[in-house]
Amino acid sequence: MTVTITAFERSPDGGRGLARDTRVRWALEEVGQPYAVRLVSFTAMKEPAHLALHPFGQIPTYEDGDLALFETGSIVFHIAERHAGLLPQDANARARAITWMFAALSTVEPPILDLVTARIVEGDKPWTQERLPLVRDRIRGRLRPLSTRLGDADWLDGGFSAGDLMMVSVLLRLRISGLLDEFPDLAAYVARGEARPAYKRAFDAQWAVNTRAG
Ligand code: GTB
Repeated sequence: MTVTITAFERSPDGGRGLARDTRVRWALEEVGQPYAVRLVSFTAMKEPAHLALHPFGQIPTYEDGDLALFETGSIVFHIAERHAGLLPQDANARARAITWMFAALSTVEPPILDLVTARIVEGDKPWTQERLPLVRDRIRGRLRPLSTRLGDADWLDGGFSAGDLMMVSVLLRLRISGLLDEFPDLAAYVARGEARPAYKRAFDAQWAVNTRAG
């Protein structure tokens, strides 16, 4: 049974790879699992067929036989558990890699999402210009200790893991803000992730969808 994921019919980012199907594609590419993609429009995402898969009417979703999942944390964890390549065999190292997945999603990603909200959704509010420096500082408050922990290492805990996949996916979103460049070691960490052949395949696949004619 081939895994099927959902993705935007046309991502608002024009194929920059920032929508969350990219991290699921990346995980599937890392473990060598073929997959199919069902593209959904913004309208279809809020209709019953899609809501049955994703209660919040979002992408991505993941279907494998009679299993349907939503939430990229859960999806990537499931892929990493089912296939070799994204989690270490050693139980403690595995637990630490999973910890980094949670850290990416619950500690590092929220202030980054706040910045996206402040710039895009609330960009026209009179208080936005006053708020933006605070939001940017809260992100620095996460990047600084992350940079310290990474130190001279290539990856967060030994070899590349699902923890790095998630952290790089979260940090990628910062590039346009200039904040990543304030931490050259983190910028290099993200670049290492993007240089992985599996990431490139994932990126190219979503790029092809989002830049096709019509
Ligand atoms: N916590 C969920 C997860 O990790 O799976 C979040 C899922 C989510 O936010 N999905 C977004 C979505 O479906 C797409 S990725 N949004 C439509 C909706 O809520 O109606 C977020 C996203 C959207 C657009 C860009 N972009 O254009 O740059 C980047 C990221």
